[in-house]
Amino acid sequence: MGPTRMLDDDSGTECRLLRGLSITMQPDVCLTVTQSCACFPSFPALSDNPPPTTNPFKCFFFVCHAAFRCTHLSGALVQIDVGVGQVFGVNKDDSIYTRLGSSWTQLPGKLKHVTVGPAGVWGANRENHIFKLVGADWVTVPGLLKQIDAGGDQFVAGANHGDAPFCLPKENTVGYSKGNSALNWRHIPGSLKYYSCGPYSCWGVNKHDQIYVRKGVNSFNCEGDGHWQHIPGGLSMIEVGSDGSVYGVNSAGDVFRRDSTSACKPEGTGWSHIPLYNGQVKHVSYDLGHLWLILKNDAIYDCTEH
Ligand SMILES: [Ca+2]
Repeated sequence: MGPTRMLDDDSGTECRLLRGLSITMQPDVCLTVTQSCACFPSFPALSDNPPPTTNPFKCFFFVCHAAFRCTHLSGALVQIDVGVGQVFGVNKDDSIYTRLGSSWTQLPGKLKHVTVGPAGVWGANRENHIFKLVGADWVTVPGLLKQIDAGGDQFVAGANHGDAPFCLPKENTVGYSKGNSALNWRHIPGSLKYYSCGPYSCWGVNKHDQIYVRKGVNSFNCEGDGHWQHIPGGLSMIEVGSDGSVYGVNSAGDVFRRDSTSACKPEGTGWSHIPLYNGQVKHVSYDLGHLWLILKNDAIYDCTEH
């Protein structure tokens, strides 16, 4: 069974199919965030002839996605981040690993959170000290963050121990090596426990699991347009993929994907529940068609959509 899709609102919603077919919904169809759209396994594959919208299950024809296929990998991690084709993670002992070929290679040092993206490889340790991987060495970065993300357009962003969001523009990230530049961390008003960026948007969740998106971000203006847009739903962590797609996990351990995100509409249209390891997931990250899952028991899964 494919994901179950929920829409935010009734404002002329257009439901866009993953395979390129889009359907403008009628006002009485699939209007609320609480109304889920069931996908019937027996329904034929998506075709050019969707069922009539008078069907009582009006929504079901556009939520039948292909299923995910997951591979259980060796090892155990508590957090993972993927980007620019690379995979980094940390285990419960703060040891750092990267995926090379079909195995894990340990890096020197200890981090509680690691990230990889267009701005390079960055991380934070137990004391919230920040590091950037330069060559084979971790160099210290002025500042304190408990969580950091390098998925933006050559900028980094993150949250400190007091849930204050910060970002660092490209001029301070790509060329940074120890002591060669004064850093201009930009404090962003608001409160977030987790903050992640992609090519055109940054998404965060606060301590109440409320979700916010920041638009208009770019390599020189990592603060974006200056506004938070509240997004319905509740997630305990959230990650933006290198293509701008958005995935997250809720407090129950279920995975969700934001529908129809694009540079024109970074906030997307609704949430799809991804039915993978329901109730067991604690962390996700997405890059190049691969959805990486960390389960509550630290098991690692690499999932692709078919
Ligand atoms: Ca990331």
